[in-house]
Amino acid sequence: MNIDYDQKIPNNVELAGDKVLQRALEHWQPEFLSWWREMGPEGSNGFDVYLRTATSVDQAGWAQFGYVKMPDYRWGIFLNPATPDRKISFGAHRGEPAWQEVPGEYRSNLRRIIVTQGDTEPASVEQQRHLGLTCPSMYDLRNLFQVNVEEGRHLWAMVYLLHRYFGRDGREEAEALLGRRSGDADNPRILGAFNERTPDWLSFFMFTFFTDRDGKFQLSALTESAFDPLARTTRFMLTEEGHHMFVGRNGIRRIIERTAEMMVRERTDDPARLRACGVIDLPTIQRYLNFHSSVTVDLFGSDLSSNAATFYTTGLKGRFREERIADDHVLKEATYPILDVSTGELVGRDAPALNALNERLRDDFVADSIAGVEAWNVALDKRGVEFRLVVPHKAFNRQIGPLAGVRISPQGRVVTAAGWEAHVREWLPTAEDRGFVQSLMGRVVEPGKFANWISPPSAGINGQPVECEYVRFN
Ligand code: BYC
Ligand code: FE
Ligand code: FE
Repeated sequence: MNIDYDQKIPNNVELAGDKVLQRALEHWQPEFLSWWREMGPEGSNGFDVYLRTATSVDQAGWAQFGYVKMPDYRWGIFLNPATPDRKISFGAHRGEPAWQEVPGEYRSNLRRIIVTQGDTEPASVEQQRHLGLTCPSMYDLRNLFQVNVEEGRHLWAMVYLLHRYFGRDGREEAEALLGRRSGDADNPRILGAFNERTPDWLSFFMFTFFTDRDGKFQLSALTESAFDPLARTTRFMLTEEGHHMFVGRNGIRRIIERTAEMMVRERTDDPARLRACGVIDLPTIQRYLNFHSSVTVDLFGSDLSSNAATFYTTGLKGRFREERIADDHVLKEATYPILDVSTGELVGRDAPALNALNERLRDDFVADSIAGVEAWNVALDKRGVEFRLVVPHKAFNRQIGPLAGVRISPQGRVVTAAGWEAHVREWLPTAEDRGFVQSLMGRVVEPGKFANWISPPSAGINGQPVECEYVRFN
């Protein structure tokens, strides 16, 4: 089989001149395509979709818009340009030159980080694969496909690293990335949130708002890595992550705008009446928010983690915006506040900062989420609606870390089992909520038309009109 590399796989890693890498990818590419056919967006085969394809990392090349026939998207491999003489900025190797190859002693930890990152990408495509059947508009359908192909490209980014730098075990891991399945009882995806279902578009928008934001923070921490190829590839992935979060931020904003419009028109905040009008009441939106926020907060791992300490000290994974932090970047003596529950209530206590790095990244994430949710509240306020959406306390509904053993309200109060049972229907989506949201999910694909429960966006994609025919079904 012959692949025209620079044509089919746009890249800036000199693929054409690397025979070993070519052979590995030649084997992997057909497996990727058969995975995509089996687990990629359902019913998309043969559609012409108005997509952005990355063809280089410079300003002009990176955003090429045009119709692409699914699944002929050109998944490419891109590293941000190298910083000449880049130095390691944290940990025991601070000040030494960044690594262009993997040091033997860090090989297994680095591989594990890359595999964990890589595993989330196809997982999200699997989670979202049925959504095209119930899209609220052609515009949204196009955005879904854009997110899906880019998550596919993120998988390519990690597989490139595995193939190029990890030899035979790298190739085995790359194959295993196509073998696990989101939600599968026997061979699930690695991290919890990536085995949850994304059954409707409210879930999809919450997922891209919260869970793709975990992507932003984890990838940012990896852009600091001493392993330069990982730093450069994640830097480029972050540009795509921005669009995924945009889809979530605007998707939810459009839903609440529509709900607010109906609340004002009908002069009611009664969920039953609003549901009868075919829009999603704000308390239901808050419960979905609580769910997605809490499963995503778990993705940061345990509040105290010796893995995290090792990753940092050995230079594999830094902090969010490491270089802007004014400290010694070694953290041997430093402390960081974490939550303790041993006394029956949540109290802060200082822990060794090195072990608390997961918690620190989680706190950065939570602050960013709160700022994003505030923008939704501005939209509510502008329409004269008093209801405010809030990000739940980071200890709410935890499954990972010591907080998993305690029941905590969205406000951060420790509650009894009975207290939890009495309120959980106000805090997390009920079967009835999910059923109602599902009942709204019809397919709207006429250009310029939108489902009743969501407002049109204020602008189209890449300067195109909102009513552009973003997907041609043929
Ligand atoms: N679910 O010491 P701990 C994205 C495991 S999102 C299940 O605290 P550590 C994207 C953990 O693996 C970004 N298991 O863990 C978004 C460990 O297992 P082992 C994804 C969990 O290593 C949307 C054990 O518990 N990238 O890109 O400090 C769409 C002990 O825990 C979970 C990354 O995550 C969980 N939630 O931290 C598409 C970056 N949490 O080894 C894409 C790479 C922990 O004892 N990953 N465990 O069997 C990492 O840096 C780390 O693996 C983690 C965990 C931060 C995730
Ligand atoms: Fe991704
Ligand atoms: Fe993403």
